[in-house]
Amino acid sequence: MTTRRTFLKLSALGSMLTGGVLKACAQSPAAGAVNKPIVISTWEHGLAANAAAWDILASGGRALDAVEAGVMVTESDPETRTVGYGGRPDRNGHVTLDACIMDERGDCGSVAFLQHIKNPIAVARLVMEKTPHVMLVGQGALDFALAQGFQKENLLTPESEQEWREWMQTQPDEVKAEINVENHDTIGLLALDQHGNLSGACTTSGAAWKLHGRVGDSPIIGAGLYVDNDVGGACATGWGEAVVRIVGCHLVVEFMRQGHAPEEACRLAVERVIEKNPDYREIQVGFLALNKEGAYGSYCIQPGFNFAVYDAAGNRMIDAKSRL
Ligand code: SD4
Repeated sequence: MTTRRTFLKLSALGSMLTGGVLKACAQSPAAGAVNKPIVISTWEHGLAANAAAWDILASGGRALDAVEAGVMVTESDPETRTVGYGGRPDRNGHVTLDACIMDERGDCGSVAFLQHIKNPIAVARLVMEKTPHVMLVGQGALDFALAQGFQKENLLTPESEQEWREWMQTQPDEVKAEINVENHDTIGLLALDQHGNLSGACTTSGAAWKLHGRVGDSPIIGAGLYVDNDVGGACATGWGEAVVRIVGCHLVVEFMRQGHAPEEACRLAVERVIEKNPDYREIQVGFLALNKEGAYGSYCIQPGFNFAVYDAAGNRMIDAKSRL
């Protein structure tokens, strides 16, 4: 994993150098210009997700379709052990998934504690489009998915099962927050399309070895994801409990509404996490934001969080600034 991360970092650096350093590093478009289309997403798996989203954005498609198609790549990839199929299970050995989606109209849909469905984001979208509700959970979400034609599948891959069995040997009694980037790699993805509309999606298998029934921030509109088409959008990664406590992504968007640039809005939200969580040195929380002009930024507590950006300058990784 470390090797893959290092490789991707080096590839990203290579593409920055060959693709024009100025453009690749720019976080704000020139005054008056809108940097669109653009898609940004959390962690290295964001590169592949961005590529799928970009195909839709570049041909004039809707941001909503782009964010769904983007994160479905990550959900379907068994190598990504923190999202969808192949995600690490809870402490009882069950893979339980959380996801949400939000569009330029402020419409949103969400599923939480959903089992056996490879692409929870697609179910979340149908909750948004086909029901009068925002959120379905557990068995109800599964029943809805099956009624919509989704297949029931075993999401626990042999690799994740093996890791879970090894973890069981240690039998820790305590459920602890871990800052380990290997087990906190939710994908949050934000897109601004050629029409100037924003959408976002967020999907995860949550914290590895969590208590059965635990739901994090990722399917909670306002916490793990928020989009306001007049202002911008934000998504979160890291220890979900800390994000929920400050309704993090709504806060980031409100800071942007007050005039802060995306990175500063993320930094202010991280400061709020720190204020409200005396144990902040033990946890990781990162926010990623994109505004209406196509400017983006990120900030996190611990070093180690990075994100993928795809715009006219290409698809590349950027390290987020951190407080510690
Ligand atoms: C959670 N926030 O369930 C998610 C996990 C995560 O990057 O973000 N991983 O708490």
